[in-house]
Amino acid sequence: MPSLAPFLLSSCRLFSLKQSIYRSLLLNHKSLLRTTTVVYQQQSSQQNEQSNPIKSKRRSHYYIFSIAAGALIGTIYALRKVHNHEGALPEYVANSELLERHAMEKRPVPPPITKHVTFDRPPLKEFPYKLTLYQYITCPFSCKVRAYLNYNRIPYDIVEVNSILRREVKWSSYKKVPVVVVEDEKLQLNDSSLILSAIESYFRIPTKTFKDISCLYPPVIEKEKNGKLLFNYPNKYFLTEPIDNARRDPIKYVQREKSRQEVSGIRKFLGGLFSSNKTATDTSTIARSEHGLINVGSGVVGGVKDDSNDLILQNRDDQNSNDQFKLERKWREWIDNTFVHTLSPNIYHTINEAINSFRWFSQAGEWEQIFPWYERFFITYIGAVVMYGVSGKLKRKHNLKPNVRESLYDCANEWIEAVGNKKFLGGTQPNLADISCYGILTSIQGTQAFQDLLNNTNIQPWFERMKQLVEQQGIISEMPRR
Ligand SMILES: N[C@@H](CCC(=O)N[C@@H](CS)C(=O)NCC(=O)O)C(=O)O
Repeated sequence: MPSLAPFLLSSCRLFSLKQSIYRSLLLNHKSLLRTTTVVYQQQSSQQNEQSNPIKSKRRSHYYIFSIAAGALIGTIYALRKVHNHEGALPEYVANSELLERHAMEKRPVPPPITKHVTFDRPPLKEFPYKLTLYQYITCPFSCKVRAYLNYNRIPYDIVEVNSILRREVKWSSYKKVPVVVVEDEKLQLNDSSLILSAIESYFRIPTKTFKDISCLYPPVIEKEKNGKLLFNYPNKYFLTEPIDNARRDPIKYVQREKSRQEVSGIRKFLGGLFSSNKTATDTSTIARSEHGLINVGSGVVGGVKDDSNDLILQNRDDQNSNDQFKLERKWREWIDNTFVHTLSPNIYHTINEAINSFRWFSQAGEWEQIFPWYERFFITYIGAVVMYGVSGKLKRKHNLKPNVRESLYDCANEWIEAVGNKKFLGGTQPNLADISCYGILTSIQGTQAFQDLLNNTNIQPWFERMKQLVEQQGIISEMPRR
């Protein structure tokens, strides 16, 4: 406690200073009572000071002490602020693993599982890890993750989080759901899009450990003014691809890059002549990891029409897949940044609609079996009132139309236009954008807004096709024995 000593000392001095000020005020007041004019009072106090030099010396000491005490308190306050808001940040940025390890140590094991999800058919692709999903049953991002796991028939356990009390995820420094824990390696995967990309990347290149994949998605952590940590995952829409033979062989790789540049140079020149605004290439950096993976989405995008040699044919293959990945990424981002923001303002846009939506959540999530009645009551009614309030703010924040249904329909129409006359955006099979879009829409399935969406747009046939693939997988959900 030595650092408190000067503070206490100066507080005592402040206190005695205060007392002396009161005393002198009282004296002045008395003299004011005794005399009839202010001039007389001033004269008398001046005389007083002149006649009492010890008193005036003491007063100047008090002033000096109070200024020093103020400066000391101000410095301590400023230092504490700096420490709280910036002090610990470099450690997180440099070593987010540390943060995650601490969280994992705090996480209750076994987790409070509310459901085991298994399938009566084998997974689409081998996936040897045991997953636990922390979710809100009707959170669109959690629905997206479930849609992906169900589509691939990957078994998982669910921990249903109480959306108001949030005790089940107190251990995590990432404060949102969904969170997936890879139990075998005690790895925490945050963010729905990252979860999809990481598992999909594993399918493309099954690595020895899942950590080999998860380290390709490092977070950028910021500390907000209120001390909350903000996690961003810049790579979350990217997938990995094996380094192909041409890239592995440096000579072939250089040759290929050279011919690629020549072709694109000619195209640029011709494009310039014929006043096309489009550039033929879009080269960005190729992020290489120590595990020999690169992020897809980098490289050439644009028409390379010459198929006179193998290298360029190879280019064309790359280009097709790059175009596909670019399209998939674009729509995944649009779903997260645009479409999803039309949902809450629609399902909570009147108090009645909000209560009905929560009732449906309760039914869909079998809350009766998970939460006691008073928690259910609390979540439903308090949640409805809160969300009704929030939905107005969200409507303004995301610039939705005065009639929010119109914004919902606009997004659905835009999506269906992108799918075009294919079965799915991904062609004959759904890609990650299809799964994401289907997932977020299942979050509002039991609401009036969803019915209106089906009745007023052409999204239903695509939605039904997706439902067939995702939900008809023989899903067996059991409650764990307590
Ligand atoms: N970008 C995240 C968004 C997740 C998110 O916003 N989840 C909401 C629930 S739907 C949440 O946890 N909000 C914080 C809270 O409820 O306290 C993702 O895709 O997973």
